[in-house]
Amino acid sequence: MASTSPRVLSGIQPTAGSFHLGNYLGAVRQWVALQESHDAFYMVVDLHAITVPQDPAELRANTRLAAAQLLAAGLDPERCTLFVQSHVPEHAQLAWIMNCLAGFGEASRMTQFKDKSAKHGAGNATVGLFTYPILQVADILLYQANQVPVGEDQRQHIELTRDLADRFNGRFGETFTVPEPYILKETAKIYDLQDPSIKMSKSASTPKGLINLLDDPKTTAKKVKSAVTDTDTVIKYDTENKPGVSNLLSIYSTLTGRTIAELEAEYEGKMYGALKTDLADVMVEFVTPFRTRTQQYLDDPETLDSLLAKGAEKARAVAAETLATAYDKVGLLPAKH
Ligand code: ATP
Ligand code: LTN
Repeated sequence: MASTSPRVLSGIQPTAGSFHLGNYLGAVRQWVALQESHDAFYMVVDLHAITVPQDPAELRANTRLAAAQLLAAGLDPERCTLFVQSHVPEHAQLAWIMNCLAGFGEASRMTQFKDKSAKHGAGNATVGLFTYPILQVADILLYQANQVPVGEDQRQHIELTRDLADRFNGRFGETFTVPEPYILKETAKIYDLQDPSIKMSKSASTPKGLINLLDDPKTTAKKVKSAVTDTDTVIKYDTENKPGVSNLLSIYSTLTGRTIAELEAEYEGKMYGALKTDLADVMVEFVTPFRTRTQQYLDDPETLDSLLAKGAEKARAVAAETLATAYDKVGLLPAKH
């Protein structure tokens, strides 16, 4: 029976071994919550991962590892559809249609492309990296998603998705649902623990500010305890003047479910060290079972692979229908069977 719940869709790249705290708090945590109330589709976007140079064996391993971490984080294949992007060929097919609808100028304005291409040396960026946001547009529109849970850095790509959905609908008739971003204010952007002016990212210049969920818990605790704060001593949420402390408070609050006001009251008159030590404990308590669960899924690759195969089958049923409609609307001649 077709579900009547609103639909959500999101994706994560298998470009690094471990998810980091920004991925978890900014996106994956919401995915887990939304599977309860929404018809949820989540995928490991391996086609996006090859827009920068990759090692084939590593990509394969990281794709399984990403799926294992999503399950360890709480995705339940009974409550959501979890799959690998390349297992559903319709993504690349709809992306072509969207490539032919998107303007070169609007694609050139994507800030993530500018950042990423600068990192690899402007002249070395591939056409795939340039067109990466358009593949993301196809990912979202194929499922007629109402909402897309992501971190703040993805907002521009969701805007592009809305623009292209509107353009297609305007030109060829109502076809695609125009999606909304689903970005929670408190966790929209988790900052680097060493440089709270930049977002936590797997491509950080030093690993010290990056909390990888699969790090050894001792390393995690050490990184939290050496987080950069400020020369003041007051524990208060003030992103403007106290970005480091505010970041720690946001993380603490989200992981424990306690409000920032409660935490400010508890730490009134205490030193930064106390806050960091307690947060390190909270973090270790979170990552330790996460690591164990991830390993359990990895230890049984056959079950993991068949679970992903089932997910792809469910995803494909939806994607194929949307693609067929889009092909028809743009005027492609149907193949005779
Ligand atoms: P990175 O910045 O580490 O390279 P990414 O954004 O390129 O990550 P993914 O790993 O696929 O690519 O990101 C998965 C999700 O995590 C996205 O929804 C993204 O918005 C979110 N995310 C990434 N970093 C942060 C962060 N520091 N704070 C909040 N959300 C984040
Ligand atoms: N571009 C995203 C990953 C991504 C995605 C998607 C997110 C690919 N397809 C569809 C939401 C919906 C990133 O870099 N984090």
